[in-house]
Amino acid sequence: MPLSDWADRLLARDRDAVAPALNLADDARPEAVAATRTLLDRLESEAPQRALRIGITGAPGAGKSTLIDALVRELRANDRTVGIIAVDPSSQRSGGALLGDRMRVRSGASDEGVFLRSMAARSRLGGLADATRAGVEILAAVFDWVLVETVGVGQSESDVAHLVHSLAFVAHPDAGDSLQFIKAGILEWPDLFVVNKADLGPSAERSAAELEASLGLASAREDGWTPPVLLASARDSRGVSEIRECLEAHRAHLEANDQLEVRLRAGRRHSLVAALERRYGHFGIEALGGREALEKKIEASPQPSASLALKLAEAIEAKLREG
Ligand SMILES: Nc1nc2c(ncn2[C@@H]2O[C@H](COP(=O)(O)OP(=O)(O)O)[C@@H](O)[C@H]2O)c(=O)[nH]1
Ligand SMILES: [Mg+2]
Repeated sequence: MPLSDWADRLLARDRDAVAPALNLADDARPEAVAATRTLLDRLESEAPQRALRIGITGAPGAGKSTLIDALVRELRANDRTVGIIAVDPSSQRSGGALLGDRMRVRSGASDEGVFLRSMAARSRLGGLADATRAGVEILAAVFDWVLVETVGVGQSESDVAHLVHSLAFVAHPDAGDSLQFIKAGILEWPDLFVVNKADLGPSAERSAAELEASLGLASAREDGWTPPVLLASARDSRGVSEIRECLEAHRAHLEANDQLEVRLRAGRRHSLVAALERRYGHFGIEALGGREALEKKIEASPQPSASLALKLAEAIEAKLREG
């Protein structure tokens, strides 16, 4: 099937086009890379950006996958379709089947309203960030909500924050965690904190109170949003509708402040610069006049991100050849 048909089918929200499109985006051969670029350009300029994009991050074992499973059932009960990308290093061992199996069992394999793609965090480094972004753009064309599960280890919070509208941080109910959050510089990114495993007893409430206190010490956010701290038990599906409501409230907050598109565009800009920096290093960015000038250039360009990325890469290579 010609590529333009896949794009048309995604734009018509055809679920059957999602898997082949994701495979295309995963294909490193030059013709597939070029085709993916065309596809992503079309989605960026033609798809209505209606999907709510949510990042779910937190330490391994915090309960992110379990929470996503519960959230998917909550969203399906509210007639929302959901696409999920799980970037999970542990799925390397389990073959990426962990969350998938659980969801197939509980949400039903025949549910057309749910789509899951696991990406093992293979040694692709930068490639993973690009593949995740492509996956999010593809899922966002078709589904109402897009959930991205990533393991949080400091830096990855800012990476995933640039992919989504809202970032939720899932925390263990251990006292003392919040000090680690502060050390890792994590607190500034999430729009919502969930202290999970509240069924384990009072330690969850203590953690939530501590977390709230640490957040109270942080300076007020420029965007005027105060990230709530919610208690939940993903295992018992407790607190899950509150999480959905909070994410919807955050979307409404972004919309009311005209930040929905702005945040998406800023995220694309950030990812584009980050990709160029990974590939060409600091030299490459300087060759185009430095980060600030480059960001301005990207902001002013009418070209969609994927083809703009190619154009900028070519400009850097030309400069480097000139010496
Ligand atoms: N008691 C309890 N256990 C939970 C809860 N949520 C997840 N778990 C368990 O915690 C472990 C890690 O969960 P998982 O969702 O895989 O964590 P992830 O690594 O953050 O994706 C599993 O054994 C889950 O069954 C919860 O709300 N309560
Ligand atoms: Mg997981």
